[in-house]
Amino acid sequence: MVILFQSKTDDPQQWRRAFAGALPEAELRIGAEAVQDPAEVDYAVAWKPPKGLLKQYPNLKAILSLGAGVDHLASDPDLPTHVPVVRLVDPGLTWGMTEYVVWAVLGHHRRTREYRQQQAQHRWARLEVPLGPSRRVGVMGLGELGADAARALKAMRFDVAGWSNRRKQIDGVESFAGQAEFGRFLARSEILVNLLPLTQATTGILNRQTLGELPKGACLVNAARGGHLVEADLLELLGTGQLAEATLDVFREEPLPAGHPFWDHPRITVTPHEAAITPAETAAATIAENIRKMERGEAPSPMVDFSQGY
Ligand code: NDP
Ligand code: OXD
Repeated sequence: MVILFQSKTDDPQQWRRAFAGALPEAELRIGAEAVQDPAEVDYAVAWKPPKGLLKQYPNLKAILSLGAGVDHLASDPDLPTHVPVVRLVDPGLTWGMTEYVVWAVLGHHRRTREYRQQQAQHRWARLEVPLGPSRRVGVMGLGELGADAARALKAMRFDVAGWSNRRKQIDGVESFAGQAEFGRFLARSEILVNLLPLTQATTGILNRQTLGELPKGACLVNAARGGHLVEADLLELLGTGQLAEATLDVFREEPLPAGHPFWDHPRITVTPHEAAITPAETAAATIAENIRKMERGEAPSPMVDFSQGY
């Protein structure tokens, strides 16, 4: 069995070692240039493959995303969709994202930025912080990552709600569903966390109007995709005080260009798309399990539903 491993950002040697343990029967070709005969490729494991690349393999049985998001695949007009396209749901990825969300939410809740400023001024002054149960946190997207983050925030005693297409049952987390309930969800979210997939329906969803419906002085955590956020609207709302602060891991252009106003904004924290890096040590086993299923004639999971875009 031949697997094409296509990624410009993941360490190929680390993945080679991880696959040697998880799927020793597979031969890994690192990058398209390592493939002699396109007909030999059975599976593609990919992160941001060049557009048009994957259609070149006539015997491809499936495409497995190296990330949870599949917008990097869905944006390829020539993506072969007659084979299963599989998202990555992996424990290591989920742990990383939940840590990031808890870190960012706690930072806003406990006023870390203001305390840093006070420290720089050698100023000893306590700032008011509400008790956890009085802090309303809203999570957009209650899928694999959003649901885990919501549970962790609930375990920290925050008042947590989530928003998704379909209603969810998560202990202690209020579930809002669909467009009809979006406004009520926003109106209660003092700290808004975005973990939606990037689709036609969600592009630009964090904008002047929606962020304007948050309580005044709300904070934003965007760990999903840069395309969700209308960047100029965020700057405007930080300027008016409608938003107090933002923690951003993802951007319309990555790496964030050197002259971008987010870098020096005193109320924006920038991280370099690192909220949840796909860890080879857990994800190779997850991907191997899906490949084994397909070799047994079973369906992999979860498969991308292209009618929804995620
Ligand atoms: P899932 O597909 O498991 O979950 C997506 C959630 O979003 C679901 O709850 C879904 O609702 C909801 N949703 C989708 N479209 C809409 C819509 N139009 N309106 C309301 N709700 C909607 O994805 P994951 O949790 O695995 O990943 C989420 C995203 O996180 C990824 O797509 C990726 O962009 C981002 N990500 C970022 C990383 C980083 O390092 N910054 C790392 C990993 C992922 P329903 O459940 O009803 O279908
Ligand atoms: C992902 C990512 O989608 O790393 O997994 O952004």
